[in-house]
Amino acid sequence: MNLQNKLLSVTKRQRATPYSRRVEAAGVKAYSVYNHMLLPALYRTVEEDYWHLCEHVQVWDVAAERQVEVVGPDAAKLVQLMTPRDLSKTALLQGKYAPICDAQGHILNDPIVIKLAEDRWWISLADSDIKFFAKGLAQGYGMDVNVFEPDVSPLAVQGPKAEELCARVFGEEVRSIKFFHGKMLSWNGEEIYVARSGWSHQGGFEIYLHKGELGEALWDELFEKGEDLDVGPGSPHGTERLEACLLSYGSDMNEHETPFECGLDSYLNLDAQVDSLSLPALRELAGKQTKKLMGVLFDEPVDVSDNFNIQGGYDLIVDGVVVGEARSQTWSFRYKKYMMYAMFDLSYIRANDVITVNGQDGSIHPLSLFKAALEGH
Ligand code: THG
Repeated sequence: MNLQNKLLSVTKRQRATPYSRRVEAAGVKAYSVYNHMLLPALYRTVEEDYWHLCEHVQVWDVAAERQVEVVGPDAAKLVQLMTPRDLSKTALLQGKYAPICDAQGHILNDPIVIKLAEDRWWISLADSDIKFFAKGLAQGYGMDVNVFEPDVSPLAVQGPKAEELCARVFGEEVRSIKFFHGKMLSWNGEEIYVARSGWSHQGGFEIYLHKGELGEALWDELFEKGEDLDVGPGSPHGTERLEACLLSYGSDMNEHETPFECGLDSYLNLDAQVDSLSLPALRELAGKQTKKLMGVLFDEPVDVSDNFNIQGGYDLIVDGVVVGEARSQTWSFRYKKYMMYAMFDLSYIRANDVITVNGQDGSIHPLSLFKAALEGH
């Protein structure tokens, strides 16, 4: 069973964004749904969108990366409670990639957490309903905070010419913004949070527009000022992000898995003296995982869709035994390899560094070495 590329019927529950009219006019061909909101997925072909992102500059409607705003005297305390990453040294206007975990150490989301003020934070979500988790914790712990989804709709500008385009729209100051830091920049009479971040490795910025009614004006200005830069519409790209080793919550990892299993160990601070719901469990779990997310490389595309399992993954079967589950997979135009992330039983990868799928051998690599493996092939 292959459920990809089916038409989905769109209702009001799949919310439109402040940019949707422009996205439609730009010829969007497919959407995904993310945080109950439309997320554009394709404009021309998968390959044309890929090379355009790598060579020019794209504007992405990523409004679906919704913010949970936490504001009040206990804001920092609540945000820290949700993540095992130490946030105590976060600078003002800095963002940190910080997994959110429950008391069992399972991943509930992998957002970017942004400190706007000591008592005001944004959690820039991947696809799961963290607002309710945050509200529940605030209630249960009797915290003095307000938790809500603000009218904030990120627009990403990604690609090698992104800095030039953003400098034309927001001024030269954008050039001095460091990776995962941001500044409040004025545009159209508003102070807007602009950060050097984005879900690609082509470089770029994210504009956290906080007034939906200005969405079309912002989109239009980026396209007008970027005409000679060959600016185009784009979206988070399945191929580019696998090459960049960026993980997607819900596709590559889920609420039954820990940061250790998903290769997110480096975003945990097990020794931190902070109050975090998941740290006690994660300290216990360290070194005890029985599965691991790995990257697999094949010379040709492989089709595992016959092995669809009821959880929505695709079983990897060796000699009649399930040894892993395929997650995201795609053809790399640049490296001419078929790339696959898969959650493997540790016992299998301890004994094997290849797997044969549909008669084709794939080499298995830790995610930390996946990019090097791609380039080396
Ligand atoms: N931007 C914003 N919100 C988001 C995303 C984003 N929410 C959903 C999703 N993306 C969150 N997940 C990630 C995953 C990886 C990264 C960013 C968001 C990322 N990681 C860097 C890397 O792997 O190279 C390193 C991060 C670090 O070292 O701290 O960029 O894209 N607003």
